Amino acid sequence: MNIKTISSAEAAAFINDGDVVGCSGFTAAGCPKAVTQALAQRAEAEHAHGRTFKIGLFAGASTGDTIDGALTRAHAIAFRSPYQSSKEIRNAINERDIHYFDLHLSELPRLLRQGFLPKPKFTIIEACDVTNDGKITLTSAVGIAPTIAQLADHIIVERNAYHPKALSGIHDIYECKNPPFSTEIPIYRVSDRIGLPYIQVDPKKIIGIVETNLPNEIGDFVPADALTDKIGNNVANFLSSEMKKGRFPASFLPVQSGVGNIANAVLKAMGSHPDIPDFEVYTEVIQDSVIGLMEQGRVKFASGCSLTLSRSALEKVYADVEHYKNKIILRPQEISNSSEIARRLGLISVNTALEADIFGNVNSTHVMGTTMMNGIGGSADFCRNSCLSIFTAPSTAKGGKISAIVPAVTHTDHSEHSVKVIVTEHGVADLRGLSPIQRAQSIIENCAHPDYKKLLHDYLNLDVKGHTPHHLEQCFAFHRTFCRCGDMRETEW
Ligand code: 0RQ
Repeated sequence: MNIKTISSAEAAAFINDGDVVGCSGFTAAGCPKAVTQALAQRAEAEHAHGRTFKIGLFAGASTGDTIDGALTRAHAIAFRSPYQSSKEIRNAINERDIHYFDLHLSELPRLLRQGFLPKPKFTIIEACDVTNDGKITLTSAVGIAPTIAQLADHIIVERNAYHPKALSGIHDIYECKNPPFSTEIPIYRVSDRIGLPYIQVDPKKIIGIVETNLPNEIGDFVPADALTDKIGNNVANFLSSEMKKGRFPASFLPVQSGVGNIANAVLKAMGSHPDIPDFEVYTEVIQDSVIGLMEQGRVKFASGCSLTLSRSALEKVYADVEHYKNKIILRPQEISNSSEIARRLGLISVNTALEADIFGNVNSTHVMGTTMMNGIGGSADFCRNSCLSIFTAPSTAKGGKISAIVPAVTHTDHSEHSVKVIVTEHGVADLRGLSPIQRAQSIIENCAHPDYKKLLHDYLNLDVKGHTPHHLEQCFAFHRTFCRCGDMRETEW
């Protein structure tokens, strides 16, 4: 049976108001682009006729503008999960136009398989190749594609000629079974392969192939600045001192790092630190810095869920794809973010906080406790289960008017029990083995901006009794002051 080629508009015409749609991709890597834009146009046309048209939308994590942006502008999203990171959809979520539920990324495939979440009727997959017997080879990310390809009634494939067919072999497609039939995931080394290089589906489910030739929508690499460099160096120096104390093996431990400029700066600093040996990466998002360090021989192998690379870095990988296929594996997020694997491999995880409190709790998602930023992403998958969980942040935001170190976080994503180390540009607080009051002293002394140190010490001295001396009326005074006058430095106790 030959699978037919259809246009993006023809594909979008199959999808109706109220349908649940799953998309391949993880960040803007590996996402479909043409059908979702056509779907946004369809929604606009339906709305112009006075008809409702909204879909439920799942993807691996955030997506490109051609999904979240286009569908948000078209008012075509009823609900969305598990992660997003662009201004338009964030605003719609905070306006409560879109119902958003923020999830641990590793959990989404199982929740879908078990039927706890609505089953996608349609799955749109970006592929570099698809065969008539239903073998789909993905592009630069895996995400939830294997799971939603099995669950959906209908599959639309965007075959994107921008991605070479020679990518075949970089993916390792493995699906977990649901409890009580789940077994161990047999990954014992970062580079272990346990699955197939393609997704096998029933070809009868494939409605059609939409041919495209479109690059990923990933911005240029932003070089580290003085502040992110300081944070990166603080992390690298701390890890080197842990090495010297014999707490890591001579071969080091695999590293997970989050997204963004701080993550790039941390890897850069680790790469140029003379006492940190060549290392492996077991992470969700493989960013430009990993490819740079691979070229220098500092990163020996990288396992991830996506190649979230600038166009120039991705094209470099594609130009030498046979070489990189021996150095990189792309896995489903249930595997890249698996708690079991994070714990077994003994990862060093480095993620970013919006704010941390003096007792070691971290808020990664909610500005002033109310406004959703992006979502928890994979940060908690790794934080709770890594061998060493580090959180980084600049000590202040908004030109110093907001302190990232506060008396109490206004939303807790990562608790004091899981957060082991906090790093800002000022220094490192190693919280292991410290009581709450000792943690508070360490975080204030090592991590807080000088403008806030006295205020934070004064908070601790408010003469509250108890193991964790929170003043229940004053613990949000920093935030209340910011909401009132726009500068936390004006706080008075
Ligand atoms: O605002 O954009 O208006 O300038 O937050 O802050 O410093 O540029 O940092 O882009 O690395 O994002 C935690 C959001 C940090 C991100 C977070 C304001 C600041 C700026 C962004 P502007 P920066 P980043 C991998 C792992 C959770 C998920 C995760 C994140 C904007 O890292 O989403 O780690 N993490 N996943 O001014 C108010 C504060 C603030 C603040 C910063 N305390 N209060 N605003 N900002 N601190 C990803 C995946 O899982 C796919």
